[in-house]
Amino acid sequence: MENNNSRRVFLKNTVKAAAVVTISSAAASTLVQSCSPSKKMGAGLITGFDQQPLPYSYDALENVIDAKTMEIHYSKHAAAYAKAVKEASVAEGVDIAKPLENVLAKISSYSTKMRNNAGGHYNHEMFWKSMRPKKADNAPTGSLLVDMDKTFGSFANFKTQFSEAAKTRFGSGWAWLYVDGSSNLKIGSSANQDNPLMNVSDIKGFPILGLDVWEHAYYLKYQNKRPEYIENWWNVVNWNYVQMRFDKK
Ligand code: MN3
Repeated sequence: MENNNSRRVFLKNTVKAAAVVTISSAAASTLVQSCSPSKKMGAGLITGFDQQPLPYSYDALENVIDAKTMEIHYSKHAAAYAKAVKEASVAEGVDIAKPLENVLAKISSYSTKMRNNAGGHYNHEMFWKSMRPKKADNAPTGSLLVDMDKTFGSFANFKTQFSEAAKTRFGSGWAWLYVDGSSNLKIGSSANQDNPLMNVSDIKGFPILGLDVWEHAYYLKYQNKRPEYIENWWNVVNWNYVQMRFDKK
Protein backbone atom coordinates (compact mmCIF):
# COMPACT_ATOMS: atom_id res chain seq x y z
CA MET A 1 0.00 0.00 0.00
CA GLU A 2 3.06 2.25 0.32
CA ASN A 3 2.98 3.21 -3.34
CA ASN A 4 -0.73 3.86 -3.32
CA ASN A 5 -0.53 6.05 -0.25
CA SER A 6 2.31 8.01 -1.79
CA ARG A 7 0.35 8.27 -4.98
CA ARG A 8 -2.73 9.56 -3.20
CA VAL A 9 -0.70 12.23 -1.42
CA PHE A 10 0.89 13.14 -4.74
CA LEU A 11 -2.51 13.37 -6.40
CA LYS A 12 -3.99 15.43 -3.60
CA ASN A 13 -1.08 17.84 -3.56
CA THR A 14 -0.65 18.29 -7.27
CA VAL A 15 -3.89 17.87 -9.12
CA LYS A 16 -6.45 18.71 -6.49
CA ALA A 17 -8.12 21.26 -8.74
CA ALA A 18 -8.17 19.09 -11.84
CA ALA A 19 -11.65 18.33 -13.14
CA VAL A 20 -10.71 14.79 -14.02
CA VAL A 21 -8.19 12.62 -12.22
CA THR A 22 -7.01 9.93 -14.54
CA ILE A 23 -5.57 6.79 -13.04
CA SER A 24 -2.98 5.23 -15.32
CA SER A 25 -3.61 1.62 -16.23
CA ALA A 26 -0.47 0.55 -14.34
CA ALA A 27 -1.58 2.37 -11.20
CA ALA A 28 -5.09 1.04 -11.64
CA SER A 29 -3.73 -2.48 -11.90
CA THR A 30 -1.78 -1.98 -8.68
CA LEU A 31 -4.87 -0.64 -6.98
CA VAL A 32 -6.88 -3.67 -7.99
CA GLN A 33 -4.23 -6.13 -6.89
CA SER A 34 -3.74 -4.51 -3.51
CA CYS A 35 -7.06 -2.90 -2.62
CA SER A 36 -9.81 -4.62 -4.53
CA PRO A 37 -12.36 -6.58 -2.52
CA SER A 38 -12.51 -8.99 -5.43
CA LYS A 39 -9.81 -10.57 -7.55
CA LYS A 40 -12.36 -10.67 -10.35
CA MET A 41 -11.70 -7.17 -11.62
CA GLY A 42 -8.82 -6.68 -14.01
CA ALA A 43 -7.17 -3.51 -15.25
CA GLY A 44 -9.25 -1.62 -17.78
CA LEU A 45 -12.53 -2.50 -16.12
CA ILE A 46 -12.18 -0.32 -13.08
CA THR A 47 -14.81 2.35 -12.74
CA GLY A 48 -13.90 5.75 -11.36
CA PHE A 49 -16.20 8.47 -10.06
CA ASP A 50 -16.12 10.74 -13.14
CA GLN A 51 -18.56 10.35 -15.99
CA GLN A 52 -16.59 9.24 -19.04
CA PRO A 53 -17.36 10.49 -22.58
CA LEU A 54 -20.03 8.53 -24.41
CA PRO A 55 -18.13 6.20 -26.78
CA TYR A 56 -20.37 7.19 -29.75
CA SER A 57 -22.65 10.04 -30.81
CA TYR A 58 -26.18 10.41 -29.44
CA ASP A 59 -27.66 9.23 -32.75
CA ALA A 60 -25.28 6.28 -33.25
CA LEU A 61 -27.80 3.70 -32.03
CA GLU A 62 -30.76 5.27 -33.88
CA ASN A 63 -33.59 2.85 -34.73
CA VAL A 64 -32.80 1.00 -31.54
CA ILE A 65 -32.25 3.86 -29.09
CA ASP A 66 -33.24 7.27 -30.46
CA ALA A 67 -30.91 10.27 -30.18
CA LYS A 68 -33.18 12.24 -27.84
CA THR A 69 -33.42 9.35 -25.38
CA MET A 70 -29.66 8.85 -25.52
CA GLU A 71 -28.99 12.54 -24.94
CA ILE A 72 -31.33 12.85 -21.96
CA HIS A 73 -30.24 9.52 -20.53
CA TYR A 74 -26.52 10.31 -20.71
CA SER A 75 -26.43 14.06 -20.10
CA LYS A 76 -29.20 14.29 -17.48
CA HIS A 77 -29.91 10.97 -15.74
CA ALA A 78 -26.43 9.43 -15.78
CA ALA A 79 -24.71 12.79 -15.21
CA ALA A 80 -26.86 13.28 -12.11
CA TYR A 81 -25.75 9.91 -10.69
CA ALA A 82 -22.10 10.84 -11.28
CA LYS A 83 -22.55 14.20 -9.55
CA ALA A 84 -24.44 12.73 -6.60
CA VAL A 85 -22.02 9.87 -5.98
CA LYS A 86 -19.24 12.42 -5.59
CA GLU A 87 -21.33 14.51 -3.20
CA ALA A 88 -22.04 11.38 -1.14
CA SER A 89 -18.35 10.45 -1.23
CA VAL A 90 -17.33 13.83 0.21
CA ALA A 91 -20.00 13.57 2.90
CA GLU A 92 -19.08 9.99 3.81
CA GLY A 93 -15.30 10.18 3.54
CA VAL A 94 -14.80 7.99 0.48
CA ASP A 95 -11.48 8.33 -1.35
CA ILE A 96 -12.48 8.82 -4.98
CA ALA A 97 -8.95 7.99 -6.16
CA LYS A 98 -9.83 4.37 -5.40
CA PRO A 99 -12.09 2.23 -7.60
CA LEU A 100 -15.84 2.61 -7.18
CA GLU A 101 -16.04 -1.19 -6.93
CA ASN A 102 -14.64 -0.93 -3.37
CA VAL A 103 -17.66 1.10 -2.32
CA LEU A 104 -20.15 -1.25 -3.99
CA ALA A 105 -18.68 -4.26 -2.20
CA LYS A 106 -19.38 -2.57 1.16
CA ILE A 107 -22.46 -0.61 0.16
CA SER A 108 -24.36 -1.58 3.33
CA SER A 109 -21.92 0.65 5.26
CA TYR A 110 -23.06 3.74 3.37
CA SER A 111 -26.16 5.89 2.93
CA THR A 112 -29.12 5.28 0.65
CA LYS A 113 -27.88 8.21 -1.43
CA MET A 114 -24.58 6.40 -1.92
CA ARG A 115 -26.31 3.11 -2.78
CA ASN A 116 -28.57 4.68 -5.39
CA ASN A 117 -25.92 6.86 -7.01
CA ALA A 118 -22.84 4.63 -6.78
CA GLY A 119 -24.98 1.93 -8.40
CA GLY A 120 -26.46 4.37 -10.89
CA HIS A 121 -23.06 5.68 -11.93
CA TYR A 122 -21.43 2.24 -12.19
CA ASN A 123 -24.33 0.68 -14.08
CA HIS A 124 -24.50 3.43 -16.68
CA GLU A 125 -20.74 3.61 -17.26
CA MET A 126 -20.90 -0.11 -18.01
CA PHE A 127 -24.09 0.22 -20.07
CA TRP A 128 -22.66 2.78 -22.53
CA LYS A 129 -19.58 0.66 -23.15
CA SER A 130 -21.65 -2.46 -23.67
CA MET A 131 -23.33 -0.99 -26.76
CA ARG A 132 -22.20 0.05 -30.23
CA PRO A 133 -23.88 0.79 -33.56
CA LYS A 134 -26.26 -1.83 -34.93
CA LYS A 135 -24.76 -4.92 -36.48
CA ALA A 136 -26.45 -7.73 -38.39
CA ASP A 137 -26.30 -11.20 -36.82
CA ASN A 138 -24.95 -9.71 -33.63
CA ALA A 139 -23.72 -12.49 -31.35
CA PRO A 140 -20.88 -13.40 -29.01
CA THR A 141 -18.01 -15.59 -30.16
CA GLY A 142 -15.14 -17.41 -28.52
CA SER A 143 -15.02 -18.57 -24.91
CA LEU A 144 -18.12 -16.61 -23.88
CA LEU A 145 -20.23 -18.36 -26.53
CA VAL A 146 -18.83 -21.74 -25.47
CA ASP A 147 -19.77 -21.06 -21.85
CA MET A 148 -23.23 -19.80 -22.87
CA ASP A 149 -23.87 -22.95 -24.90
CA LYS A 150 -22.81 -25.06 -21.92
CA THR A 151 -24.86 -23.10 -19.39
CA PHE A 152 -28.01 -22.17 -21.30
CA GLY A 153 -28.03 -24.70 -24.17
CA SER A 154 -27.59 -22.05 -26.86
CA PHE A 155 -27.20 -18.33 -27.45
CA ALA A 156 -30.87 -18.22 -28.47
CA ASN A 157 -31.90 -19.79 -25.16
CA PHE A 158 -29.70 -17.33 -23.29
CA LYS A 159 -31.36 -14.40 -25.06
CA THR A 160 -34.81 -15.74 -24.24
CA GLN A 161 -33.98 -16.16 -20.55
CA PHE A 162 -32.24 -12.80 -20.25
CA SER A 163 -35.11 -11.06 -22.08
CA GLU A 164 -37.57 -12.69 -19.69
CA ALA A 165 -35.61 -11.38 -16.69
CA ALA A 166 -35.66 -7.90 -18.24
CA LYS A 167 -39.38 -8.01 -19.09
CA THR A 168 -40.46 -9.27 -15.68
CA ARG A 169 -38.38 -6.90 -13.52
CA PHE A 170 -41.26 -5.00 -11.92
CA GLY A 171 -40.84 -1.24 -11.99
CA SER A 172 -37.36 0.23 -12.41
CA GLY A 173 -34.24 -1.87 -12.47
CA TRP A 174 -31.69 -3.85 -14.47
CA ALA A 175 -31.34 -7.31 -16.00
CA TRP A 176 -27.91 -8.90 -15.63
CA LEU A 177 -25.64 -11.54 -17.03
CA TYR A 178 -23.04 -12.13 -14.36
CA VAL A 179 -20.41 -14.60 -13.21
CA ASP A 180 -21.07 -15.93 -9.71
CA GLY A 181 -18.56 -16.95 -7.03
CA SER A 182 -18.26 -20.43 -8.55
CA SER A 183 -17.44 -19.02 -12.02
CA ASN A 184 -20.87 -19.93 -13.38
CA LEU A 185 -22.74 -17.67 -15.79
CA LYS A 186 -26.01 -16.54 -14.24
CA ILE A 187 -28.98 -14.41 -15.31
CA GLY A 188 -30.85 -12.23 -12.85
CA SER A 189 -32.31 -8.81 -12.23
CA SER A 190 -32.17 -6.16 -9.55
CA ALA A 191 -34.37 -3.25 -8.49
CA ASN A 192 -33.52 0.43 -8.79
CA GLN A 193 -29.75 0.92 -9.29
CA ASP A 194 -28.57 -2.14 -7.38
CA ASN A 195 -26.16 -4.55 -9.07
CA PRO A 196 -24.51 -7.92 -8.36
CA LEU A 197 -21.35 -6.28 -6.96
CA MET A 198 -23.30 -4.93 -3.97
CA ASN A 199 -23.12 -6.85 -0.71
CA VAL A 200 -26.86 -6.16 -0.24
CA SER A 201 -27.83 -7.71 -3.58
CA ASP A 202 -29.88 -10.92 -3.81
CA ILE A 203 -27.76 -11.89 -6.81
CA LYS A 204 -24.01 -11.70 -6.27
CA GLY A 205 -21.11 -11.85 -8.70
CA PHE A 206 -19.27 -9.92 -11.39
CA PRO A 207 -21.64 -8.34 -13.95
CA ILE A 208 -20.56 -8.73 -17.56
CA LEU A 209 -23.72 -7.36 -19.26
CA GLY A 210 -26.52 -5.20 -17.91
CA LEU A 211 -29.70 -3.87 -19.48
CA ASP A 212 -31.34 -0.74 -18.14
CA VAL A 213 -35.11 -1.28 -18.00
CA TRP A 214 -36.01 1.97 -16.28
CA GLU A 215 -38.67 3.75 -18.33
CA HIS A 216 -36.25 6.66 -18.92
CA ALA A 217 -34.17 4.25 -21.04
CA TYR A 218 -36.89 3.63 -23.62
CA TYR A 219 -40.15 5.51 -23.00
CA LEU A 220 -39.83 8.25 -25.66
CA LYS A 221 -39.54 5.72 -28.47
CA TYR A 222 -41.27 2.62 -27.10
CA GLN A 223 -43.72 4.00 -24.48
CA ASN A 224 -45.14 0.96 -22.64
CA LYS A 225 -43.58 -1.58 -25.04
CA ARG A 226 -40.61 -2.68 -22.96
CA PRO A 227 -40.44 -6.09 -24.74
CA GLU A 228 -39.89 -4.34 -28.10
CA TYR A 229 -37.04 -2.25 -26.64
CA ILE A 230 -35.43 -5.41 -25.28
CA GLU A 231 -35.79 -7.25 -28.59
CA ASN A 232 -34.20 -4.37 -30.55
CA TRP A 233 -31.44 -3.89 -27.99
CA TRP A 234 -29.81 -7.21 -28.89
CA ASN A 235 -28.74 -5.59 -32.19
CA VAL A 236 -26.49 -3.05 -30.47
CA VAL A 237 -24.83 -5.16 -27.77
CA ASN A 238 -21.05 -4.78 -27.96
CA TRP A 239 -20.06 -8.42 -27.48
CA ASN A 240 -16.35 -7.54 -27.61
CA TYR A 241 -16.79 -5.52 -24.43
CA VAL A 242 -18.85 -8.27 -22.78
CA GLN A 243 -16.17 -10.80 -23.71
CA MET A 244 -13.54 -8.52 -22.18
CA ARG A 245 -15.44 -8.44 -18.90
CA PHE A 246 -15.89 -12.21 -19.10
CA ASP A 247 -12.14 -12.66 -19.62
CA LYS A 248 -11.42 -10.56 -16.53
CA LYS A 249 -13.90 -12.34 -14.30
MN1 MN3 B 1 -30.75 4.67 -16.86
